Amino acid sequence: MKKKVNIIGFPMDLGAGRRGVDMGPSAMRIAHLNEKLQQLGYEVEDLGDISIEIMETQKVGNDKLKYVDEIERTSLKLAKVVEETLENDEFPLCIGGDHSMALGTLAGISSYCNKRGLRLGVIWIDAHSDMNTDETTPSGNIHGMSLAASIGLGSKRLTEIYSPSPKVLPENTVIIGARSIDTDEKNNIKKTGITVYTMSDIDKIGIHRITSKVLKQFKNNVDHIHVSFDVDSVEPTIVPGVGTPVPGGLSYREAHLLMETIAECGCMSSLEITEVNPILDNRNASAVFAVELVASSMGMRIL
Ligand SMILES: [Mn+2]
Repeated sequence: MKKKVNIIGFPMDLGAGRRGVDMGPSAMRIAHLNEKLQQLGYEVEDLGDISIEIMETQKVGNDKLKYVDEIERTSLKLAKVVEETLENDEFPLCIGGDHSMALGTLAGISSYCNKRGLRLGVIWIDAHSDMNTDETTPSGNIHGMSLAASIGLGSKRLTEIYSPSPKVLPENTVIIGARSIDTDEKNNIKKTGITVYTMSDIDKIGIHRITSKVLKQFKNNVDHIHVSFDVDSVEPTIVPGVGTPVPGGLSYREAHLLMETIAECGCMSSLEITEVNPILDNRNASAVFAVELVASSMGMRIL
């Protein structure tokens, strides 16, 4: 019996510098996310979107933590829905929205895991490392701080959302696909000791070997694997509709092989997909690609 999948939309763009990612959940639904998962044999329920105020009605507030009030308020709601989904033995599939979404997703997962003594591991697939804090950020955009905050670095406004900090231990956190990291972010990475597989590592070692290695390590050390996929990890010529495009990303097949390898392991317990930006997209191609990736990670096979 396959688990029931709950689709949870988080139309957030207050954490990003560029507008448009708030339309990501809609674009993925239009790209037949629900139907694709049903074809794979899942029972799917779309729980709709978490209600988020638009930028026009909000104040930036702290310019090192832009829009933190609304991000905090809505992350609490997301965390609660994610935790309830896991408590019901259902699979949370969170669709964004900018990557500040991970604050809420991981807060809910972490709360669920803590209550049951489960160890949490996070695979963060991203062109960036999202390891800034309010002290190191060049932009004040919270989507660049969500992993750091989840590990316990930075402002308490972000680290203490919904459940105690840290949400995940640095030794159980792996970034794959990084190629654009700010100078001060590098220090944060070194300080915490998280594992980072950069694009040059992927070029040299290969995505399949890296993913297999991470999953093997996690199988021995964690009980719940969460995958946080930022679509800007993929080469922007393939996925033009992303919040922050950086050249030199995962190829079409590397991205799918990564997700297929995760599916083969059968060990992913939650998934979020972020930063699809329809404003910058070409006839919804990026959302279609994002939905195909979700399908690959949940059992879609070529043969
Ligand atoms: Mn990101």
